[in-house]
Amino acid sequence: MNEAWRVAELFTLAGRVIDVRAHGEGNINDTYLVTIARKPQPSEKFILQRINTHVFKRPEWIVANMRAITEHVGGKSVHESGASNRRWELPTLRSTQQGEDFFVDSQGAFWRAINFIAGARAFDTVQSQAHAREAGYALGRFQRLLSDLDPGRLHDTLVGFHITPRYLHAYDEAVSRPSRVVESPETRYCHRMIAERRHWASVLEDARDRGRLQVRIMHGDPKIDNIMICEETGQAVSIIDLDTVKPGLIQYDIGDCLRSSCNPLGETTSKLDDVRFETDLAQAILEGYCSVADEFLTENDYAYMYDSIRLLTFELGLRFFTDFLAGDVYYKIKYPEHNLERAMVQFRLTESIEVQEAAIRAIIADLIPFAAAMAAK
Ligand code: GN1
Ligand code: MG
Repeated sequence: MNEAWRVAELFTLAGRVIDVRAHGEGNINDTYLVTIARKPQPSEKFILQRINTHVFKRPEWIVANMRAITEHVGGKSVHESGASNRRWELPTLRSTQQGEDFFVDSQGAFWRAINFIAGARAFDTVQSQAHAREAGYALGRFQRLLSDLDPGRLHDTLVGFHITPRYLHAYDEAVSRPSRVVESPETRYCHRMIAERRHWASVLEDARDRGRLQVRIMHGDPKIDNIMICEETGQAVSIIDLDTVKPGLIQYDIGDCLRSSCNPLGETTSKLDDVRFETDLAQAILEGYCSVADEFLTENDYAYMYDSIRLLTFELGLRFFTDFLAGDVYYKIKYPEHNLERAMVQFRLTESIEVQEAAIRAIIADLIPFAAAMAAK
């Protein structure tokens, strides 16, 4: 924390740092909320992060991508077609006293700071249908803002991210290595879930290879706690955590947003039997999403929506379980079985999606005319 305080001062141009505290529930980076006193003006807050360089090997690419995004979006949101005058902003970088976008400390740790989205908060779990709709809206609005930026302009900050066959490969490797993990009904369940679905894990990559889906710019991590909701209006005002914004399939985003936002119990719960994918929430998210995304969605994007939802949920189960087998080297954990429990939640959610396939496909089918009707307005 002392180091965070010292670094916070380097990102402070005017005023004095009066508080630095751990912030949020991120599984990868270390995040701090910094408060600066600027008397007689009101105090100011910003977010300071130490980037996990085991995960992000080229952290300077993350800040370069953020710069490119900010420049592209610029004052655009006010002129965007169909954009109402509701509040909307994206996180932006804060510079050091030297005018740099990041700071590398004497230990080699990589730090960067971003503005704090005031008057808004994120939630760990979905609160209501209205909240779900706003989450979908935020994702659609974000993707639309970047839909005319050439994906080739952005770096690949995390090679292989969301390429499910690569996670299967990592799982096979973890299984082949000696592990401290003792077999149990829970681990057997996870292994079985993977064995029964592995033949289908390349569904999105195959579609991309066949030209049915295009590489565009994705957010990469549009889970519910990355959606900022205005405390006054209840509307989404931002989507944060831009570290994984890079070229990819927007299907990963759709799947990830739904697997996170349609699970009211959240990513960690011991009430496994109650884990359920709520189709009412799915409908609300997809309506919010399509109300802004319809202008760039193709017929194939709709055709692969169901697979995206099922696949990303399965993928998260696979990734959490692999990390459990590998000795918890990727995600931060709070107790020894945390990754196993997270994996079980995602696999239960996968099963819940599968048994409701017809209902989910019907919701998606209904959205195609819904999107067309919105566009005609
Ligand atoms: C990680 O650190 P955080 O919470 O922003 C992970 C996401 C997962 C998420 C699950 C780079 O995100 O892919 O969906 O945990 N990010 C990375 O909570 O692997
Ligand atoms: Mg993230």
